[in-house]
Formats: sequence, C-alpha cells, structure tokens
Amino acid sequence: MTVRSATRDGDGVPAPGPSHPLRRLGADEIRRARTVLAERGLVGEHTRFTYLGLEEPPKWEVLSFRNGDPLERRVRAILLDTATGAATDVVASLSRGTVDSQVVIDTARDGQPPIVLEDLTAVDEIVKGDGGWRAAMARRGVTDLDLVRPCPLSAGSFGVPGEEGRRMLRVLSFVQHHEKDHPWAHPVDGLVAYVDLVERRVVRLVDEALLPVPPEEGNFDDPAAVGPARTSLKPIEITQPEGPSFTLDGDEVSWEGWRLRIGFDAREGLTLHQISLWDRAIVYRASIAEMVVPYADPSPARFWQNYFDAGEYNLGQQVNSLMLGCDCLGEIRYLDVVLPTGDGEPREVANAICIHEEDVGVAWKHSDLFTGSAETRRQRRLVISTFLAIGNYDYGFYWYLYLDGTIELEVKATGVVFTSSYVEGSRWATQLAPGLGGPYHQHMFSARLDMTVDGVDNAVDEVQLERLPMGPDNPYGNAFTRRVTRLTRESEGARTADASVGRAWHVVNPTSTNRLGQPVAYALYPQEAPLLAADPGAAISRRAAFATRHLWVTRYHPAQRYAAGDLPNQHPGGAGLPAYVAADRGIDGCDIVLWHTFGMTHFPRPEDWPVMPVAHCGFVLRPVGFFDRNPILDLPR
Ligand SMILES: [Cu+2]
Repeated sequence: MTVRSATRDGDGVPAPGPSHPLRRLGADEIRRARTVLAERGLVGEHTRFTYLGLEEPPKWEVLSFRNGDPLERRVRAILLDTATGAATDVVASLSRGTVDSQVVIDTARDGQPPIVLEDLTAVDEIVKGDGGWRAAMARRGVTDLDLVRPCPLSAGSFGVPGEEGRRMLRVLSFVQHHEKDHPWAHPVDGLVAYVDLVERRVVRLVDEALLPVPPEEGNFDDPAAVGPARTSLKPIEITQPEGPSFTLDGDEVSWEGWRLRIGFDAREGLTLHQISLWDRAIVYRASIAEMVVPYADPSPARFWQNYFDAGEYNLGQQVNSLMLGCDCLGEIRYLDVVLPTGDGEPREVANAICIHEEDVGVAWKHSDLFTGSAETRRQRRLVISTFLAIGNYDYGFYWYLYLDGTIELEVKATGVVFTSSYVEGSRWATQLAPGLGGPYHQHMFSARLDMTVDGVDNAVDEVQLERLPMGPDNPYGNAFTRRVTRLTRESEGARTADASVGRAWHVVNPTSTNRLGQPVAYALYPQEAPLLAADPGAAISRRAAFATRHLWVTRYHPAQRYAAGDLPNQHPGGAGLPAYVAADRGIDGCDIVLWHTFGMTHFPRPEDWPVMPVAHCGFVLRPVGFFDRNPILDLPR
C-alpha cells in the first residue's frame, strides 16, 4: 500500500485517510469491510471471501473529484459459504457502514465464485480419501500418497449430468520423487477425479488409460542436476547516481510529463488509472480484464482443460514479492500490495510492484548529407511491472511508458509447462523429455482499455492499407492508399486484426484537433496472433467468446468490467463481451472502452523444459496526430 520507506500501519502513527477515490484499499479498510459485513450477519463460520476489492466510483464521479472533496469508499465482496455452496455478491459502503446491495448468486445460471487457496488442500484430502482414486493410483504404481500433488483445476461447463449449480473441480495429479522434486515432471495421466467441493467427495472418476508416469526429473533448481553455473558473464551494473527521474506520491507516479495512478486488484492484478501526458488525458483505466488458457487435447481425461486465470483463479492474489538484482535491475522503487485472505483479513505482499526507468536505445537520429549535422537522442521508458505465479506458470505484466508518448504492454510467460504423458504420434502434444508431453494450448488475454483521449468523447477509426488495381486513377499500378472506416455501433466494433494490411484502430477525439486540423488520436496496434482455436460449437467458444475477436468496442458502463463476465467459473457461457454488445449501443463520439485480445498459441518446445525461457506477447498504443510534431525534439544531447 505504501512506499517501502514510508510510515506504515502499526507504527503508532494513524494511517492517513484515502486522498483519492481510486486509492488502493488499505489493510484498515479490508478489516473495516469485514466488520461491516459481519455486523450485517453476512460472515458465518464457513464464509470465505473469494473476492474482495475496491468498488470504484463511476468514471464521471472520479473525473469530477477535486482534492479535499468528501470521499465515499465502497467495496465489492463475493462471499461463499463452503458448507452449503451458497454465494452472495455484496457491495458495502465503508464510509457509511452499510450494505448497499446483496445479491444471492444463482450459481447454475450465473457461475460460481472463484477458486480459493484452500481448495488446494480440500482436493488433496478429498481425492486421497477416495478408495477408487487410491486404487487407480496403485494401478499406476503410485502408492506413497504423501508425494502426490493433486491440482484444483477449474471444471468448466460441459453439461455433465448432475454438475449444474454444484461447486466442482477436476483433479489431475502429479508425483514427486522427494519433497524438492518438481511434480510437473511426473504427471499421472489418463485419470481425473471430478470433485464436489461442498459434499467434499469424488463424484466421478474418469480412468481411461493406463499411461506410464514419466520418470525423468526436471529439477532446474538443483545444481547437481543442472551442472555448475557458467563463470564467463562479467557484471553489468546500472547506476543512476542522481536517482531516478520519476517521483512517487502514494500511488501516483510522475515522469517526464506522464502522470498516472497505480492500482492493484485481487482479480486483475496491476491496473493503471488516469494516464495522462503533459496534462492531457489518454487512458482512464487499463487492466487485464480476463485471461484464459484453453488446451487442445480431446481425450476423456483432458478435454475440459480451460483455465480462466483472472476470473476463476484471482490472478492478482498470486502476486510475487520481487527481489532487487534478480527481478528488477537498477534504481527501483517498490510498492507493497495489501490483499484480502479467504477470511477477509488483510495480508501484505512486500515489493509486489516494481517501478523503474530504462534506457532503450536510440529515440531518433539523423546524419545529414548536406548540412553535416549528426544528431542522436536516446529513448527511455518508465516500467511498471509485477510477476504472478499461478500453479505451474509464471506471468510478468510489464507496462511501458515511453518519452515519445508510446504506451506498451508486454506480457512475459515463463515457469513450467503443464505436462502430460507423451503418447507416441500424439497430435495434441510435443515430447519434452522421455515419455513427457507438453500439451498444445493457447494463452488468451483481454486487455481492457478505457480510453479518454483528450476527454471522454471518443470514437474508433479502423485504419489500414488499401491496395488499388491498375486503372485510370492508377495508370502505373504503384498506387496504394489508407482506408479509414469509422466503427459506429458495438456490432461493428467486434473486429479481427489483419497483418496483411497493417490494420490498426485509432481512438480519435473528433472535437479535439491538432494544428493541422486533424482530430487527435491514439492508435492501438494489435498483436496479430491467432484467435481462439476451438470450434465455434465448443463450450470454451461460448465461455471465452471475447477471444474470438481481436477487438471489441463497448460504450462505457461502470458494471461492465470483465471480458468473460463477472463469474466465469463454471459459467455456461455468453457472459461478458457478447452480452455487453448485445444492446448494440452507439460508439461514435461518446465514452468508449476498447478490449484487445492478444496472446500466444503455444506448441511447447523441448527448450521449454524443464523451465521455460520467457515468451513475450503484448500490444502498443501510439499517438497519431495527438501532438503537432515530434514531441521529443527537446531531449538533451
Ligand atoms: Cu504456454
């Protein structure tokens, strides 16, 4: 919540009250939220806070906020009674001590609350207590159950009889040879337990194939296995003797004309708010609104593998503490993060957000033939990043702000691939090590970009190359031009990228023009990677419909926050973006939100084993006519 060196709660100094409507929830506020809900009888012996976060005020309230204005602080909580499976979606006011809304969730229709940390322990106890599962493990030669790691995997929604409205997980298991042995090297395949978390029992066991458990270890952190570390790398030291050029005031960062506010949410992780450059607004809120990892294997033990890491697993809860010199290099400022536990108490993650400044090579350069002038300026970027470990995978989210007005998100995927037994000739996996498979899968992210380019009234132009046939207008055949198409309604805003014509989407402000009379714009340069690979009839295509388009444009609505809907866990599908755009609202010259799908289609390589070198994906936003000319002529030599 605070800068490492600043005063913290518990020092005997009263924590300052919130100074801004978007200030991150503090430990005291999380405690207060629990108290308010408990006083209303909403917190019983078996109640778990599967989500608790700041309920941000609507945009118009935040934009009209002035320092010193009275603030109302509200939270949203998704409460689960683990004994009954009953779930409640609550909004409470911390300022007034009231519950403002309380909705009982129809879990069969609206989806289940997210999976929580203690479900890991629950599935361990449940499957190990099941005679059928133990017998199936024994048939695979696995009898020492202390070294078996069952995983709580989201169940999806496949119309399996009896699952509707029931809180389910599916469980695949991995074996360790000893406590420090990474289990991912030894998947137990062909066997999956369907677990009811409320009844706490295995309701179905799918035992479809007796496959050998791959024996080779994958202990990348064991020097004996890896061999001695190389000694040829000489030190690289980054020094900023006068300190960094940015300043940090609570959650607000200022750097070279940029100003923004940093947020952090248990579900979305890092969020950026009110990004402006030279006091001109650009983005009101930027977040990862969902991400899903669908797998390709149609076998009875694996066809259901689709993990919504944000909506089902609360991505933000998995944030790491970063280490100076390893995760971040240079003159670093860290922010700590306060998150709710399942009991609704605060827990602090130190050094969760890293902020630093990087040199990134040449910004602009020219050596002139006629004048003899030779000028070069160097580019820098401000980096705001976090790393999250979600089961086997690790994701880094790196937001970059550049001196020239470019905004970039880079996602770094690393960690360990989810493994299987490798069956010779498999069409669904690569062999990574003897008998070990790396199943094919996709990582699909939805970035929600709530734009405010020079104000809230924006529009989107699709801009692309247009090839022209030879003819009276084009007698030599060399002509090509730029085609600009305004997207006027939400039904027109669902678009795919096209690298063959360099398709980009310009967020323009029709009422704000540059010195040339052009409307100012920021362009989204999408990542032109494959969209969702599943058949349109597949369950995942309904549940992750956001991933069937690279772009969606919606009219701003404060409740429309998540690309796959509020509760994707076991949701039958259709929520989120397809529901948001069903009204087909106008999007031309009003308050709009862009949603960009990007990601990776991952055919694992042998080099991805036993730990995967970072793979990258992401997108870029750049000014187009937002400035009157190159805005960084004033960089010093
Ligand atoms: Cu992958």
